[in-house]
Amino acid sequence: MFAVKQGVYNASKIFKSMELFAIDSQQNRLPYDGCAYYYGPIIDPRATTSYYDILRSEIDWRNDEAIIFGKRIITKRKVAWYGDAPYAYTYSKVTKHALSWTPTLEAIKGLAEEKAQVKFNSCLLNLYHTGTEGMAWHSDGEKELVKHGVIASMSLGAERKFAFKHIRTKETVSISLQSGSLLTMQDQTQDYWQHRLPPTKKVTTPRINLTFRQMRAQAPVLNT
Ligand SMILES: O=C(O)CCC(=O)C(=O)O
Repeated sequence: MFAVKQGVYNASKIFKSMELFAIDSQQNRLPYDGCAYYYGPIIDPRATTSYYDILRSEIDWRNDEAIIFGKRIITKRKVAWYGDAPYAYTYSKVTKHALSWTPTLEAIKGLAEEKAQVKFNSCLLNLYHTGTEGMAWHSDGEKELVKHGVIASMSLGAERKFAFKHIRTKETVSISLQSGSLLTMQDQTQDYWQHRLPPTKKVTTPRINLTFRQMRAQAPVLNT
């Protein structure tokens, strides 16, 4: 009887600490001027591998383009842009029009929405073939996005370091993004913090990142 009681006690203690861990893992990672919540892996490893394989083959991956100092740059990293409507999204001075959701993207979007408790209408995907491909410091404050809305970033594949830097104090915060994990950024984050995915020679395997976004309503795009 004692052993049973002891077992119940231990189980309730374990559940309590799991609860605390769940709350703790959703604490704001930014010390001020914004909110970033890291939930860790929210998709089990088998589903993560299967989502990765499907996205790798079914997404319309294209090399990203940017106009920097008037010069057109083509990245090794590939990107894709999907959404509820053919939303026009301009960043690095290049405009993309969203493609229609695939069933897999909608399933992953549902998981992000459940955790973040908001609806997303678009997703920018990035495919990094190895750790040598990354993304430079930037913020996602484009005028097409809902101001102070939520961006949900899901990672599939290689674990990569993700860093924030405050634009005034230069304080940095780093998070290691695990496969199947979710990170959300919201409120004033894009006003005060830049983020980047630093390149590294230590990672040799690929990673897919999906950033679910909230676009403002746009006038319909006319077919020309
Ligand atoms: O791959 C990542 O985690 C970063 C992606 C990113 O910064 C972006 O899409 O704006």
